[in-house]
Amino acid sequence: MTTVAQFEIKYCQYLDAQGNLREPAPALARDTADLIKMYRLMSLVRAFDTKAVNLQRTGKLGTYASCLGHEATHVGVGAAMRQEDVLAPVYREFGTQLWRGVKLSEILIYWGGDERGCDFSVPRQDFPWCIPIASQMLHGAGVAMAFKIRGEPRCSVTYIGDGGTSEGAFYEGINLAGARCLPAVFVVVNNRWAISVPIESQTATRTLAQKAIAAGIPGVQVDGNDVIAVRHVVAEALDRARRGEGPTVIEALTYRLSDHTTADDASRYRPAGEVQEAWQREPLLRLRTYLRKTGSWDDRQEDELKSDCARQIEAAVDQYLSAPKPSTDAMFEHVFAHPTKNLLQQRETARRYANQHANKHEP
Ligand SMILES: Cc1ncc(C[n+]2csc(CCOP(=O)(O)OP(=O)(O)O)c2C)c(N)n1
Ligand SMILES: [Mg+2]
Repeated sequence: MTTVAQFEIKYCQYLDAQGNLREPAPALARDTADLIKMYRLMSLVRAFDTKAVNLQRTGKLGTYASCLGHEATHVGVGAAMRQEDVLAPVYREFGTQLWRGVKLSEILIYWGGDERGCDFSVPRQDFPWCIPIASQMLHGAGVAMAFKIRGEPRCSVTYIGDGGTSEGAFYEGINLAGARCLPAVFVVVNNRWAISVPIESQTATRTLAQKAIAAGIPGVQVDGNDVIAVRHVVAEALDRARRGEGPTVIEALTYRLSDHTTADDASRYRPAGEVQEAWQREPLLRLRTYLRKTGSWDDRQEDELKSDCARQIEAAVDQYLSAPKPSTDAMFEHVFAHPTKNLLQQRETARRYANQHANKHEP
């Protein structure tokens, strides 16, 4: 027997859990203004997430998918992308979306059950949230194919969870991207859980990044709680894609510190010790520690940031709560250019119920 092929998976981390910067770090690690910009957004996302869960608990928001613990991955990806690139998210990548211009109020409007929240004022060509697991892989690969055919120097960035990598669409997406050498980056957010399924039961692979090898494309692991490493690795993959050298799969190692969604109670299946241990590695603390150690951040700035986040969130909540309700017709719009017979029938039924409901409330 002879060895016909060998592969390896590299792992990247610059900022460790104690807030120490490993050398040699990329130039972006020394750009304090940029680090602070990312820290500010990570803090906003954290505060927003808490508020969104509270709104759901008090009956003012529908089921919501928290992003607690994912802030560095999400903000790092956003910061590495160009505005003209296209994002295909799953359902909790708010940090990337906010970096790209999606509004806090749009996020609330969607998770409050109103599809108009997906009609982002900016960025117009990003995809809406994708609830059917892994189907966004095909959108991401398809968009990258369109960019290639048109000769546009743009890339698609597609998110997927650890659980999502067990789906057929994951392999179909990376296979097409590899075969056609597409300008696509796939970010696998390995937060160790797919609802109640731990990563150990999900797959026998040592890393999720190595799944890329089957598609003939590079796979790399990154510390998903280190915003510097995430931004660096994603930026390198995007540069590569823009140079025409094809796609990359990036596995970001992080942890879902929250329940799966507000409809879940993770304490029923997840050991408390594991969660406590994961809090020691969480992404905001290490960046704040680093900024403080280097004299770039102090208590006054932290207090001001907290007040600023609270103000922005309060304004977004006001906007969300005062938004006029959509008509029942709205959910049937933008599905097909020409609605199907079934949809038209359902629209009629919905109109009937809406009228009955409206009449009940008449004085
Ligand atoms: C095709 C499909 N199957 C099942 C579900 C139900 N479901 C919703 S989230 C989820 C787990 C996803 O886990 P993962 O991909 O790790 O993403 P995470 O929620 O951890 O970010 C499942 C099975 C779904 N939405 N779509
Ligand atoms: Mg997961």
